[in-house]
Amino acid sequence: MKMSTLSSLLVLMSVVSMVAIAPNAFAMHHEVTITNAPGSATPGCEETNNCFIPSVATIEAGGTVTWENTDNAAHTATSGSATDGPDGVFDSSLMMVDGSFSHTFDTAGTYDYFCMVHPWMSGTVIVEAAGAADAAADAAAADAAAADAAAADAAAAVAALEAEQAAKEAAAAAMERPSIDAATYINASGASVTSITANADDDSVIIVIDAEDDGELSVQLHSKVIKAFDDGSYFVLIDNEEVEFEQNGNKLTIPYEAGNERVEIVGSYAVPEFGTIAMIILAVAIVSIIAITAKTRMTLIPKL
Ligand SMILES: [Cu+2]
Repeated sequence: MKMSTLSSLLVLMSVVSMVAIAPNAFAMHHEVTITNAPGSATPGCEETNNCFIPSVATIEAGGTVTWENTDNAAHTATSGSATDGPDGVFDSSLMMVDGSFSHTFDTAGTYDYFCMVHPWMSGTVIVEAAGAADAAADAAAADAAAADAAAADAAAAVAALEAEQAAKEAAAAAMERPSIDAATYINASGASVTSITANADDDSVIIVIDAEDDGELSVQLHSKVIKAFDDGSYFVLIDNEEVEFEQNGNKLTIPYEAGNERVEIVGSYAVPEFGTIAMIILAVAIVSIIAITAKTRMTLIPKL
């Protein structure tokens, strides 16, 4: 390719990029930043209506409000109210410390919002009709911002979906990996058993089954894994509902129905082992969903 062709291409490209960037410049005049009051994670700030600073923010239509979490706890800015719940206009989702969230308001009106974590935290955004002179520029800017925001939301949604998928896989892996101890000492037959784990937190043994038809699960418990209550009994939950079963010493016969998944046998004591680890993996997975979402939003939503 000739040098002259190259340079005219370069010029063309810079013109295109300037045109693309230009509308955003108009939006610079319509920007408000709201911060989370330090300590607002504890009730009290609502007494002076000071949980979000400022608690009432005013912008022109087409303007962008950015919430910056300068507090030392995670917060959300969610449109709606604590009494009526979110109304769907905007939602920052959980903003970690130093996280931020922006929303562009195209339509004049009064927008109430609150923090889903700390429902006493509430604020209001008042959007005034844009000045006539700025209207055209604002519309262009708003369009550009909306397109950017849509792109950012789509990217964030993809990242969140991916994180959720990863979490599900981690949780599934945790559920499917049978606890060596529990599976060694407890024998379950009569159903397709996916996993047997002891859960020290609830003093229970959890047996995950894959039940295509009704049937009876026969379980031989072992006192090394779970101990009965003082009167020698256990109780059994299937998918979190208590069910009738037959007991003969440590041998339980538990009827189940097609589609049942989670059989939980509760006693007075269960050894701490794999169940606890599964919970930790799940907790880490949930935390990483939030972290990735928050980070993606921060990175992808342009500061207008
Ligand atoms: Cu909060």
